[in-house]
Amino acid sequence: MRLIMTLLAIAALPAATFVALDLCIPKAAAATSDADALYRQHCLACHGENRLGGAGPALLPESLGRLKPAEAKKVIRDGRPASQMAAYGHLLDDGQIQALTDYLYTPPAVAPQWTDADLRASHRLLADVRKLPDTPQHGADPLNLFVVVEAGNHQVRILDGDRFEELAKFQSHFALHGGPKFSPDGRFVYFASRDGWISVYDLHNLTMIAEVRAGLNTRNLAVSNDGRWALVGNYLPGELVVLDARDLSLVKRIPAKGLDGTISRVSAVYTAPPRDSFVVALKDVQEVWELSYAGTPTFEPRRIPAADFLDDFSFTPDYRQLLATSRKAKGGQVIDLDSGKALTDIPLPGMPHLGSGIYWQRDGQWVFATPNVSQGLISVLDMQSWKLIEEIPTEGPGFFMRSHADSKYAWTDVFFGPNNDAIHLIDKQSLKVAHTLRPMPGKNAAHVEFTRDGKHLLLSVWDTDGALLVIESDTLKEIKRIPMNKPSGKYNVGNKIGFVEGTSH
Ligand code: DHE
Repeated sequence: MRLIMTLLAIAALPAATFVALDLCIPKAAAATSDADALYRQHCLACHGENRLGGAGPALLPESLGRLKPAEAKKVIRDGRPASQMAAYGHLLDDGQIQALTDYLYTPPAVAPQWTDADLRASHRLLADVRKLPDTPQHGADPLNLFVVVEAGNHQVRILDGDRFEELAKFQSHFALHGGPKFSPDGRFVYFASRDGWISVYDLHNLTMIAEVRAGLNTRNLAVSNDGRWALVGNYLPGELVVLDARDLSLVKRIPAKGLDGTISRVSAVYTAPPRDSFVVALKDVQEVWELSYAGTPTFEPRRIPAADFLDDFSFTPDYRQLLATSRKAKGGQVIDLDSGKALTDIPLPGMPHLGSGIYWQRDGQWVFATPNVSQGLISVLDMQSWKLIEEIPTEGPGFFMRSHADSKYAWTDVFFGPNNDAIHLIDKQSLKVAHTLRPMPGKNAAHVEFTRDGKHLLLSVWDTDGALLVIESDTLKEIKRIPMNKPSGKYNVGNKIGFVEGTSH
C-alpha cells in the first residue's frame, strides 16, 4: 500500500524531481538466487520494467559501459553515497549480488525498444514559456552566466559570472554527459543525460521548461543556430531524434542506417553555424552525415563517405573541415565537408580526445591541440598542412583543454594516474609547459572554463569533497572556492553562443 501511495504521489511530480525521492528502499529479502526474480523484487521499482530506468538509471549493458562489474557489485552491496541507491548487503548474500550483477551486464532476452509512443509519453511540459517574462529576471549579466554540472550529486548550479554567486540550483537527471547546449540568444540551455533524458531550462526565469526521454542511451545533443531544433544522437536505439527546441516535442526520428543497411550508434552530433547544418559522426558505419536546417528542413542526411568509423570530432574555425578520431588511422582523419572528400589521416599516438581539442593562432597560422586519454602528452597540429608540429609531455593522460582568445595559455588537465591533481598551462606560442598548478594537492583537478572577458576562469576539483575554484587569469591566484561534489563541466553562456576560440562546441 505504501508503495502504491508513493507511486501515485510521484506521478503528480515533474520527472526531474524523481531522483530526489526516497524510493530505493530495500524490501525484505527472499532467499532466491534467480537474478530476474531478484531484480523484480529489489530493483524494478526504481530502475524500471525491462531495466529501462525510472527514478533510478537504466541498467542495461550499454548504460553500464563506464562502470566496472566489481564496482557495480559494490554499489549493490554498499549503496551509493549522495544518491537514493540504498545498500543491499544485509539483504542479499554474495552469490545473489554476483548473480544480480551478471544479470545487469547481460543483454535482455528481448532487445529493448523505445517507441514513438514511449517517447511521447515521457514528454513533460513543466512551464508555459509564453507566460514567462522574456527578459532576464535575475539581475546578472545573462551572457556571463555559468552553467555548472555537479556530477557527484546530479545537480546543476547557475552562477553569476561577475560575482561568482549562485543564482539557482536544481536536480538534474542521472548522469548528465557532454556539454549542455544553448539557444542562440543564450536564454535556454539544453541538457542530455546518458539515459536519454533531454531537458530545457530557461536561464532568464531560472525554471525548467520541458523534458523528454529521447532514447535509452544517448551520446549528446546539438541545437541549431536558429534556435528551432535540437538534434539528439543515440547509441540505443541507433538513431537521431529531431525535437522542437521550444518544447522538446518530437519532430522526427531518423534511424542511423548506413547505405549498406547497418544500423549504427551515433558517435556525436554538432551544429555547424555557418553551414546552417548539423554534422553527425557514426560509430559503426563509414559515413559522416550533414543535415541542413535552413528554411523548411526535411532532415534528410547528406551522406559523406568516410575512410573509417569515426568517433568524436572537431571543426576547423571556418567549419569547412572536420577532424575526427579514427580507429584505423590510430589518430585522426580530416574530412572536407564541401567536397565530401576524406583529405588525410593524421597518425597520432595513444587515444587522442579530439572533441576536447582547441585551436588558436600561432605565428599567423591556426594550430590545433588535443589531449590524449591514454598517454601523457598534448599533440599540436598545423591546421593547414595537418602535420604534427609538437608533442608536449604532460604528467599523465588528460581529458579536457581550454583557453580564451585573450589568454596566453592553453589549460589542460592530467585526468588519469597519480598526478591527476595537476593542471598544465601551455604557452600558446612556445608550446612549452609554462606552469603546473596543483590547486588542491591529491585531488583530481580537471576542466576549465573562462569568463566571457577572459579575466577569470573556473576550475573543477573533481572529488566528492571537491570544489569549484575561481582563478584570476593573469596572476593565477585563486580568489574564491565554492565547495562542490565532483563538479564536472562548466559552461559560460557568452563563450558558448559565440562559439569562441578556446572553448568546446
Ligand atoms: Fe565525455 C563531452 C565522449 C567519458 C565528461 N564526451 C564529450 C563529448 C563526447 C564524449 C562525444 C562531446 C559531446 C558534447 O559536448 O556535446 N566521453 C566520451 C566518451 O566516448 C567517453 C571516453 C566514454 C563514454 O563512456 O562515453 C567519455 N566523459 C567521459 C567521462 O568519463 C567523463 C570524464 C565523466 C562523465 O561525465 O561521464 C566525461 N564528456 C565529459 C564532459 C564533457 C564531455 C564534462 C563536456 C566537455 C566540454 O567542455 O564541453
